[in-house]
Parts: sequence; structure tokens; C-alpha cells
Amino acid sequence: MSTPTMQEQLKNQGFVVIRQLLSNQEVDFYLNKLAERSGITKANFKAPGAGRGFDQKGRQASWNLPDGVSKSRDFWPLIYNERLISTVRELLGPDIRFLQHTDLHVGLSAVAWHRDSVNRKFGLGPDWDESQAPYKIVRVGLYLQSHAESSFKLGFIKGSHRPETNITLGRRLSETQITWMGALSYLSPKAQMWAANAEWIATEPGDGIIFDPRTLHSGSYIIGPKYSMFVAYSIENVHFYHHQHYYRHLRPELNYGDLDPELIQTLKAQGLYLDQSPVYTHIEGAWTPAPMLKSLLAKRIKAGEQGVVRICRPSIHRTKS
Ligand SMILES: O=C(O)CCC(=O)C(=O)O
Ligand SMILES: [Fe+2]
Repeated sequence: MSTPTMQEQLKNQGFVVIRQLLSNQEVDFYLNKLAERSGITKANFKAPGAGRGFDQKGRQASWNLPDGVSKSRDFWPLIYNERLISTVRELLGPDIRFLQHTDLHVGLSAVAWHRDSVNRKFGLGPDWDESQAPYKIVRVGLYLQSHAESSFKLGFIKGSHRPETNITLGRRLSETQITWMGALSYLSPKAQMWAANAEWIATEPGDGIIFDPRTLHSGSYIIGPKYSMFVAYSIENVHFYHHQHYYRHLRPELNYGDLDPELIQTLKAQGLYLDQSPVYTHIEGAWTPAPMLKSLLAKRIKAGEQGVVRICRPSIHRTKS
């Protein structure tokens, strides 16, 4: 049997792993910028009591910034990184555009099974309807730490992004199970590892994981530094419009803003800018956090913007953004 192509992997399993997508120099550059932006250096993670990484009780510092890549000029080159763009073009086609759905994470692993799409309930809502337009959105996670130092893996439930015409009982049961497992992350950050049908990817510096945001995924329990960045791209169609509108306007607690005019100019020059997209008053079935989680997220994100680092038991920093 021949190895599936990248396109087949994305289509069938919902994700593709690109080893060493970033060069060693790029890894060093972005590591330094993330340490600068967050105030958490790798050295801080080394020993309990050593500083902002782990505190005296072994609790871990974390920092995250939604819309972080667009909001931080130093990270803009990531959006139009040549190797990344050509890989995404191979996957989606030549006419990709930047999709404003980005994050910067330090010391944070998203430990709960979740989707990053607008419609997070399997099969429900326009994200799952490809009769008029194909869902051609990818989110890209770029990792800067080694597996040995962090223990980090990103888990996926293969095929959980695929709208099926006949949804089997088995599929429904597995969706319910995984939702409950997500809730267990409040009790144990290791609970997500119990999912029987998950594939876990140990990441190394510079590795990129390109995934369909409808694919169920979870970060693992971590024991050390984790530095990651997320960007997104899409082909222009209704799914792009929904996704763009959702993060920019329907998730105010994440505090997305207008793109910097200079970034817009650069994106235009690179052919990556989508000029106009519709504004919606409502998107059917769009997931929003419960009010309590919403205000918690809003507070954390405001603090993150001001450079405040949170201290927490390792790996229980839930964002589900
Ligand atoms: O922990 C990770 O690297 C995954 C992050 C994630 O799933 C998210 O930010 O939505
Ligand atoms: Fe996610």
C-alpha cells in the first residue's frame, strides 16, 4: 500500500504533520520573541522555584494571546512564511487567503477534546454542509519545544471532521463519550489520554501540524516548556466568511481586533488578503462558551495582553477558544 499523500491525509484523517517546517533559525527567533512577549523563558521552566516557569509548589506559569500573531508585528512573517504558504497551497489550492484566527501560547496545553470550528457539535450547522461550498479551512500549529523537555503531544480523533451522510450509532456514541471526557479535564489533566481511538503526535522544534478545525483534538499533560503559535488559511467561500466573522465578532471575550493597515498591505502584496467578507447578525449553531467561562476567558485574555502570567497546576489551563 502506498503512503497517503498530504491531501489524502487531510481529507481522511483531518490533519497532516510536517516535520521541521520551520528552520532552526526560525525556531530560535520565534522562541526568543515568545519569551520576550510572555516574560517566560525556557530557563524559568527548569526547576521549581526557579522563576516564572514553575513556582515553589511546582505550579506552572502560562500565558496566551488570541489574535496574537496579527497583534504582534514580530510574528507577522510567520503568516507569509514561504515553506508554510507553499505547503498550504499544495493542500488547499493556489488561492489561499490568511484567515484571522491566530494564537500565541506559552506553557499552555489545551487539555480537553474540542473543535476550533464555528459549529462544534458534530454534523450540526453550516460548517458541516458542503453541498454549496467545500470546507477548505486549515489551522496550523507550530511547535518550538522538544517532546523530551515538555512531554507534549497533540492528540486527534481521526476522521472526526468528516460530515457523513449516514451518521452511525457508533459515531454518535463516540462523540458523546469524547464530550464527557473533555469535562473530565477539570478533574485530571491526564484524562484525555484515555480516549481509545486517539492518535497522539509528539512534536519537536519547528514541527507544524496542519488540521481541519472541525477535527476533535486535545493537547496532552505537559511537564515543561511549551511554546506554540497558531495561524489559519482558507479558500474564499461561505465557510471562510463564517469563520472570520465568528472569531472577529461573535467571540468578543477573545478580544480580536482590526488588522493593522501595514499588515493588510503586506498580505495584499503576498496575495493573501481577503478584501471584503460579509457581516452576519447570527450564524446558526455557532458555539459560544457558557457565561462563567466567557468572563473567565475575558479576564485571562486582558491580563495576557498586559503581560500577566498565570500560575496554575501543570496543564489545567483550559482555553477552549
Ligand atoms: O495545546 C495545543 O497545542 C493545542 C491548542 C489548541 O487546540 C487550541 O488553541 O485550540
Ligand atoms: Fe484547538
